[in-house]
Amino acid sequence: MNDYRLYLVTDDQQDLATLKHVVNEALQGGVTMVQVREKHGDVRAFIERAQMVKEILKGSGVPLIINDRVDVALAVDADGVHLGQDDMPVEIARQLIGANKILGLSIENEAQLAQADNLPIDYIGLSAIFATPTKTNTKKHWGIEGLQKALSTTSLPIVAIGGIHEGNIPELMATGVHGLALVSAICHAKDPKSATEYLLGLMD
Ligand code: TZP
Ligand code: MG
Repeated sequence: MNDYRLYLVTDDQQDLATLKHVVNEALQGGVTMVQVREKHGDVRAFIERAQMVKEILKGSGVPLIINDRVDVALAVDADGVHLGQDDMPVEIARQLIGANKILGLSIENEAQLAQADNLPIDYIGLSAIFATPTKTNTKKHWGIEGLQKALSTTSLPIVAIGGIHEGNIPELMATGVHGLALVSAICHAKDPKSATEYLLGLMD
């Protein structure tokens, strides 16, 4: 089973109750990986939200990934951590989390992509595929062509992120990408469970 296939990234603008609802529904709908992403810098709230998501995922086999913060990943004993280019260097993160945890890295340009296979990481988050209101400081929009090139450049699994929705899933899947990571298409859906089921159906 490919854990990267449909990768939910949580919306830090949603309160605890909404987050709980979204993750519960998305899990029932069939997401294969969940990342808790928090940008407010309140580490205590981050841990609280991560622990709640961990409780929901318990026993499901769906890995819990923590965005940006190795300390939070260690604090909640998450299954892995996803780092950006300005976060802790991945070599140090790997030492701290150990060989068996999942380590993802956001790749935002060609030079970073060229180095990725030499790093102790498990997967690449190719950021951003398309422009998105969810993250407005993205450095590059890879597009379908950029994604295709990246897939032929690295031997690491690639998770595509940024602006992914029902309308562009078929062309994304046609590239052979390993996974799709989504925030708004699931978190902002009226019914996150059926949205997840529908999106997964488009990926067959
Ligand atoms: N990293 C690159 S784009 C993005 C992140 C976290 C946001 C993706 O959100 P959406 O709503 O799925 O476009
Ligand atoms: Mg980050």
